[in-house]
Amino acid sequence: MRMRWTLLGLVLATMLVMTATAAPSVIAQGAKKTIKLSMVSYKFTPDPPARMMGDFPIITVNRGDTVVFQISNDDPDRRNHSFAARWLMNIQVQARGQFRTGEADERRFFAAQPGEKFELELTFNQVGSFPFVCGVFDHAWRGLGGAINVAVPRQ
Ligand SMILES: [Cu+2]
Repeated sequence: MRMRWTLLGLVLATMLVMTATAAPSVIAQGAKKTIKLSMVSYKFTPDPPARMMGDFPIITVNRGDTVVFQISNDDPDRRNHSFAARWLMNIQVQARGQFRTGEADERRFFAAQPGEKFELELTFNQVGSFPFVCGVFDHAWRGLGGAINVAVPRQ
């Protein structure tokens, strides 16, 4: 009888230890964030404002965050613009609104004409820096670029 209780105690203790060690691998649920991104000739302007690196906004989010980018072409000079990146080919994207999408120059793009707007919903599960550009002609070179930095959430 005592042997059985000892065994049961061992089994319970093992289960507790296993639960404790399994806990850190559970991915914390990230926050949902909305970031507006206005496109003109020739810059991306995020709202809320982001840290700038020269002309380029560096948008910081936490790993696990789901971000809804509300992207609008507000160009008074009536040029087409796009949100384009290589990494957009390897991440699940929910897109809504007025846009054209496709692949060019090894990047996936979402393009809008002046006055159009669309939403891209993405979940960032990998830490890193994810650059984006406008894929139209020489717009990136003229300043339409930026990056999303995905950081480890603070404890
Ligand atoms: Cu452009």
